[in-house]
Amino acid sequence: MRFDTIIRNGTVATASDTFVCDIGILDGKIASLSTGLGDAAEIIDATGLFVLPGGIDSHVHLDQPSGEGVVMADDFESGTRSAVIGGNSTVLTFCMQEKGQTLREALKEYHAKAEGKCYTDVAFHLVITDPTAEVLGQELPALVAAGYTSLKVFMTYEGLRLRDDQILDTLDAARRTGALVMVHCENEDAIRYLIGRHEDEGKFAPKYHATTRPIAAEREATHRALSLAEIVDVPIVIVHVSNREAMEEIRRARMRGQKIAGETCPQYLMLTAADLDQDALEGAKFVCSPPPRDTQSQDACWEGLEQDVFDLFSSDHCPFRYDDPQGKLNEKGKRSFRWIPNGIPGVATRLPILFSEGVMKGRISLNQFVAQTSTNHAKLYGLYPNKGTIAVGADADIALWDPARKVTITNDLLSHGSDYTPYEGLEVQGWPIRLLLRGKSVINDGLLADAKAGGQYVSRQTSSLVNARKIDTGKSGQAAEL
Ligand code: DUC
Ligand code: ZN
Ligand code: ZN
Repeated sequence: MRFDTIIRNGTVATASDTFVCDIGILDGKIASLSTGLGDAAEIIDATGLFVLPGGIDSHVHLDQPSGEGVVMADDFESGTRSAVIGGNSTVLTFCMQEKGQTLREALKEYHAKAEGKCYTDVAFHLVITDPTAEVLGQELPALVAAGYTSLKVFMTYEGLRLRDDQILDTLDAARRTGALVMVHCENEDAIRYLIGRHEDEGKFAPKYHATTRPIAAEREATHRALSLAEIVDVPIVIVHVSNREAMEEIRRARMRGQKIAGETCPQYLMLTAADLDQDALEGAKFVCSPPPRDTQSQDACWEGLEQDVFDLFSSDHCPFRYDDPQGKLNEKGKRSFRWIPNGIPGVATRLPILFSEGVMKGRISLNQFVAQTSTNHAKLYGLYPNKGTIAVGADADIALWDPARKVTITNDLLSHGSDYTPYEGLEVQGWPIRLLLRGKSVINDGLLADAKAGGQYVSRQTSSLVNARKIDTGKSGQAAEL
């Protein structure tokens, strides 16, 4: 067989195995894993490199309305361009339903925003902010059947958050349709109470974003979300977990037998609330929700990755410009932390940070890295086995990592729309020097290889977590999982 491309002599790693072999690529797919593969139009020498599935970032916000006068710094073009710089071949972004809007109307808008602009493949999670009987009973079943198999609900933010009865209705609809629900867990009433108290005391600086969103507000909401999911008997994903107490809630729910996925993000490993406590308004650069905590919380999030309490390591890329009247320093944001838009850029830095701090420092294995940054995202969000692994028949979405390459992260390297990175000056070891998307080079020697954006929308199957069910083995008290 003659291939389009052969990747030779690389060390291939999947979520379960590490082995040396050559990869033959034909028509955008992995066609052979072997040695002595013969000839191809293009031979890539991967000697000394790790050959990994392209990163899948399943938590990315692009071109989302973000409040009056505030504009998100990345559209689908700049956001996915930054994603490929950081070794990602697929991103899952959010399609935000405005109140009163149908899900179909929202999807039409987001498809139009993404069409022809993406450097990665893309899919959309629905965000349900208005769970009417029509939305849950009519629209959702049809959209899940059409491949929009996940959705997010918020327990915080006035205008976005759902009440418990609405969450129950949404979970019930997910149970009936086979959708996977992601939950943003923070107690809005507690946060609003604390914001009021802070403002009464004249506390307006960015650092008070952290003290008005304490661990207890996240822990309580996490516990409540898990309890509601238990009552409905449906799997959920707890997204962007920032601390031990919320992480332990996930562990306990699993011990009760619940099907739960957990996610953490780079900001909870690398930043703390002290980053928000800086001169002038510099702290605004680090305002995100939940906020970064303390070094013990960082250690807990590492433990969650080491022990696979977290299945997913995502960026929660939610970029705003800093020095910009439409960004962090909007007129109202300069006056009070409550108006600083929540979110930080990170789609390009997610993988290098975990590779360097996690794999190179011996905290997680290379196989865990692959699982937590690609394979588990594909499985949980219905893209597997087309994506998220190196296997015959899978899309040839492949990242070549140089484990020796040392890079100092600077904003101009990241090619995103934001005017800063929270990780400016951080030195990492290991960098994705080449990236193939369905067999085509997107990144070559760390730089954009093709000015054309060749990403496609991908429809999704049911989540592996929704498919996982217990069968009775016939022995009392024992069950096996499919
Ligand atoms: N939640 C997110 O998932 N992203 C950014 C802001 C937020 O609150
Ligand atoms: Zn969130
Ligand atoms: Zn998010």
